[in-house]
Amino acid sequence: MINGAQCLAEMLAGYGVSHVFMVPAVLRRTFAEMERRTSIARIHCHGEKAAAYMADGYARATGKPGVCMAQVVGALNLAAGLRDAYLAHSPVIAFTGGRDPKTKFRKVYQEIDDVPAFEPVTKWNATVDAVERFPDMVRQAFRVATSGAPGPVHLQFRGNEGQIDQEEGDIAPLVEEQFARAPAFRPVPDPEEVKKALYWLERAERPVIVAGGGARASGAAAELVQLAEALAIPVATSLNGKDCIAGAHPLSVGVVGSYSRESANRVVAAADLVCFVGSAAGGMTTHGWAVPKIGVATVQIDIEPEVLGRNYPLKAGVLGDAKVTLSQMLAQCDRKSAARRKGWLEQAKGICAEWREKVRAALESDAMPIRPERICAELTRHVPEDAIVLADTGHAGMWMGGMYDVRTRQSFMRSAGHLGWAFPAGLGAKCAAPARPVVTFTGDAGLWYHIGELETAVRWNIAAVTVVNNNASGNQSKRGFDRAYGGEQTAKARELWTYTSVDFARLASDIGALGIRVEKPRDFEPALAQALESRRPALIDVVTDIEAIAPVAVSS
Ligand SMILES: Cc1ncc(C[n+]2csc(CCOP(=O)(O)OP(=O)(O)O)c2C)c(N)n1
Repeated sequence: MINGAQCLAEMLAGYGVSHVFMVPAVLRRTFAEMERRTSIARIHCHGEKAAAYMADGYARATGKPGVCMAQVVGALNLAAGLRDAYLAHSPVIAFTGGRDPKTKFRKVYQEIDDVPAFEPVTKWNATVDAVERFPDMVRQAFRVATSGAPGPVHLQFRGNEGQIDQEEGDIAPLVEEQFARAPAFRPVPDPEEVKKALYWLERAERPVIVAGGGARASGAAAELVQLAEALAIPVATSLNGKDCIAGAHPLSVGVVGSYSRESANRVVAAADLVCFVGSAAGGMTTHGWAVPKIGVATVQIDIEPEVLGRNYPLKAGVLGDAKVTLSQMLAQCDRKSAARRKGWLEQAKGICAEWREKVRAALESDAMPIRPERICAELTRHVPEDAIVLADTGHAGMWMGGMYDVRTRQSFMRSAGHLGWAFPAGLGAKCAAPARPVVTFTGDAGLWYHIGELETAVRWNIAAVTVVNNNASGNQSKRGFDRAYGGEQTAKARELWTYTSVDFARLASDIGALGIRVEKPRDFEPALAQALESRRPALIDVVTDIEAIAPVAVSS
């Protein structure tokens, strides 16, 4: 006989969980058992949403499920934080305290029925009502989170703080190592569909590959690049798949879609065949299904059957793991067909060169306040080869998606839409991969969301580097309000998107982190070097131009 807490602590350790992220008080006994029986770090945060984002960053950095927790009153804050993980297919496991049948419906303090709120943000949403169910429910949580297209799961433990963990039962903390990391399975594709996909790719004169988050989750970057090289096919990526090909690779045309690089949209718009690999071909990646236009021939490779053909009619739909499928295609492909695409490769290269020429002045700009493009160029040059790079959404996603060149061994992770995700996600990524440098790019509006977690980073010495594009505003909104006001905004209109000017470096220093304020472009490089060398949580506050607006996506 052991109690639920002993079982849960041992199972988490057995699955290789190194950190859990939470706001107390939940599963208190389990935390005591973690201390006694395991070396799991219990990262106690300032907010449940940030805890979920940290778990998400941890998961996306390694493929290992990230674990976050909240007591009953914090459950919906945690659910809100699972929304980005759900959109990005990130394996996050959320534990919450929940209702007890002995008292439910009696107006228990702080209690509502939280379970329905987890439905839209999880792959699996369940309750643990008897201690005997700890082992199978926890195993199922890991199984669902890491199988197929990964995603979040939620377990609600009986008792507002999950006090069921104190009860004893005849239970064994068995784990299934296969589900300790995504992808748990690598389904092999139907050989006929592989042949069909190759048939269309080899005959196309202007094909392009669009690699998405599924290719990244599968670890398929090497096979993807090799196939593109073998067949002479340019590669665009979604924002989520950006680290599938180095920005400097001759076949890389950039991130396609709404938060994108113009060259990628132009190449995909000119293609006669688009091959989506691990991409749902959703609205962000296709700029609202304008790039490519519906009707262009498409091939799709995905681990989820329901994704195949959902957004574009397919010439071939291959159901399987991206890495396995691409390596089979590589083994079978007709390399001679590459000759057919010489002219197309020249055209794609020309489009990329035109784009570089167009943005060169901004990337090299010495202007003060600093241009965000210059920050991206500095990061391209100076972020270490093995770093994990994160970008928040909005302008941060546009600047980094479009202007930053990822390197072969770097990981790139981005918010799937929620402002404020990147800073805590960067802390989670650093916990998951302490030996790798972590550099997060966020706007000041993005930083404000979870700024309290600076203290968490200091307390746990989570040595991530956060770069703040500080324009004292959410200036991505400027264009929208210009439109809303019929051209020129009134001075009062600026109340809707501007903030007080704050020195975040000073604030970070006061909390105990390394804070560096950068006002001149040439000071950025030494600031980044100092931050990376400090081995402390570091914040680089870059004073940028409030008038700098990211270019909008093109459709042709
Ligand atoms: C949760 C959430 N709320 C609102 C938004 C809408 N939104 C997108 S970008 C943005 C402003 C971004 O400001 P900042 O991070 O400072 O970057 P800047 O635009 O100034 O470069 C807002 C409010 C969002 N993406 N997510």
